[in-house]
Amino acid sequence: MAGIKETDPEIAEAIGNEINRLQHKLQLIASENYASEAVMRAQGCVMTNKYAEGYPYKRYYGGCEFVDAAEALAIERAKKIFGAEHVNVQVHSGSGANMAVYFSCLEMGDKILSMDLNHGGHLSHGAKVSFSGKYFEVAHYGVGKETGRIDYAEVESIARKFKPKLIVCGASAYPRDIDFKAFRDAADSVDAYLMADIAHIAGLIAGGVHQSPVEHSDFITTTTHKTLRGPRGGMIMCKEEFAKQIDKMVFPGIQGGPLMHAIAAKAVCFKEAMAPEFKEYQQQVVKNCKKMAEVLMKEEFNLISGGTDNHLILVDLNNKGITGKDAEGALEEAGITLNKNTIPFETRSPFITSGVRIGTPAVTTRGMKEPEMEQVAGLIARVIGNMEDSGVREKVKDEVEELCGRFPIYEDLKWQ
Ligand code: DSN
Repeated sequence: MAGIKETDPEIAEAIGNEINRLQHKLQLIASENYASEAVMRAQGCVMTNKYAEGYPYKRYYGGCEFVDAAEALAIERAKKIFGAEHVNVQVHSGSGANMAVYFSCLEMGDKILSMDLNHGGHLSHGAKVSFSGKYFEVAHYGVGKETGRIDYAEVESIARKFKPKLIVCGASAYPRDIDFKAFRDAADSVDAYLMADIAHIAGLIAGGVHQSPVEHSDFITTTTHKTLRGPRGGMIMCKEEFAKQIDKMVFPGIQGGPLMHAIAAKAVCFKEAMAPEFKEYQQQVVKNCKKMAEVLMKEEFNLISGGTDNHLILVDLNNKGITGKDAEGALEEAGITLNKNTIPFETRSPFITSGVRIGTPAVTTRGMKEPEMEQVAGLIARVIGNMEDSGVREKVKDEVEELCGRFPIYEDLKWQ
């Protein structure tokens, strides 16, 4: 059979360039990671050919015995890792997972209380531009101006006034631990459902370095490709009493045929997450992030909440006199990839922003530890401190190349 290079040289070139980028630049986007070759092979496997509407052993198509085995394994492993009563691995994405939960337990126009996007929330938690903000009435909680942390008493107080039917917790740019029990108390105070979107911290939870929401939440949604280090995709966990309504909402409610190749890859990711090394990896992700935060603070960077408990740091660049957009651009030139990010009480547009978000999952997968984090934080400080000097960016780029060379990744990847 012809490979990618023979069939489509242009796409082969783009893929080759992407591998090169992943190898030679520092990947500090908090929501990204390097999936293993086993995960990627499963995701590119023959199961992409199979239609399998329905659920394991109850399908609308013949020939499903092997995809049944893959999906059953994915479900069984996820249940074991997280201690969940019910798992749906068919949902294609995190946003789709959230949609399935909302549509399964809410009517159009019902009320949702969730974290403000500028304070670290997510588009699918009720932003006006998302389906979630169009179909539901949404109020937000945020973080304290001084503390940069969620004020749980305030969440409960807003809940008592707003009376939501669903409270959403979980974030995409919140550097601190989330107290799921406190959210449960807030939900109970108004008889609301609680959904925890753990997309960012699923790997930390699986590795035992962040508390689990399972005991406290009615629904849990996640992606599988961030700290969990699996294939791009989504997953829903819930209490048994909601199992039928969730499965029916995913299929046939909002999706058709499941992506069986992605489900097989999710199963591989879960197998990897059950290994002892995965726990060590997650511990190192957090240690690396704390080290990076410590060095950045020494370099007089203002970190939202004054540090981090998890895999990410949110930097307020106002005291440095530059925008998130400019910082992202200059760092990219120097071989350091991260993203501009709005900060709590943001005054600029999401295209400009006053901050950047930095994450350690990907560099930790490469094997980097605290000494390298000190070096990386120093490189970031040099670039940001010398924005007018392109020579500094050139020198930093050379150091980045050298550092990446010491921590090779995807060296023998067979992809063509
Ligand atoms: N886009 C993801 C992130 O970067 O956090 C969230 O979906």
